[in-house]
Amino acid sequence: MTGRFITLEGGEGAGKSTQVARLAKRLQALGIDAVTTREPGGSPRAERLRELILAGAAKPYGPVAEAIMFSAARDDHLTRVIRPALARGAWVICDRFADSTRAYQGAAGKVPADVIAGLERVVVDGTRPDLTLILDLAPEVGLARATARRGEAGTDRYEGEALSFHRALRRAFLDIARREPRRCVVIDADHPADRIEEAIWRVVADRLGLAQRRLGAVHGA
Ligand code: T5A
Repeated sequence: MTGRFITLEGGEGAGKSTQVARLAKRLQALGIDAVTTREPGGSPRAERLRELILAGAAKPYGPVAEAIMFSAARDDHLTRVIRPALARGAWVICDRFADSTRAYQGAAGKVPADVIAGLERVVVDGTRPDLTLILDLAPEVGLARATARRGEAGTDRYEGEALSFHRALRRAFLDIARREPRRCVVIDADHPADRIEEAIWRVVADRLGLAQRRLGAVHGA
């Protein structure tokens, strides 16, 4: 028995966490065992690495070292949380995953693509997402949302980067979607949360066969 693996990606403040929670609630209402998790983090050891990375502790070592740290956190998260959940048939909904390493450390951080691909091959291996929803939003809007939520507490490691970095991120995510259209769907995130939730639900139902599942339930299958 294997579950489904859905990832949400995009720039800062695009609304990923909000939509991860809403999608899980809808799936659970259908009786699906839906597990929500996030990266970096998601397992106790990976959460410890998250604290270090987002506090900027890895920044002096450079983007290659940061990519390795994100990958180390991902390795533990996959082993302890994601693969066991998928193996028992759960649906895993993850707030960021390997596309964030491709975009942040790869495209925007200038780590060579073959290094990123090598890390992904070793760590992610066969556990690729069935569906990736890329929440697309102008970085100015996303950063304003993230700042408003955070208040006066300051920015984390990546929120403080220049606007050019965040524009490069947006292009990188759209490029990933263009290259892998079977896995990725771009969602326009410049709308109220309810409307984005509906758009995501339509994509999930269509791509992952939820309409058939509901039909099966009606016919007692
Ligand atoms: N990173 C991560 C890497 O560099 N490499 C990697 O491999 C990985 C995995 C993670 C950081 O690490 C980097 C990327 C990140 O910089 P994080 O705190 O998890 O740090 O950062 P984000 O994932 O960007 O989390 P945010 O919380 O900032 O953004 P979300 O989850 O996209 O947005 P969300 O849902 O929390 O919403 C932000 C605010 O906007 C409001 C919410 O209520 C909230 O206040 N909001 C809306 N407002 C208006 N309209 C809507 N539709 C809204 N939806 C939400």
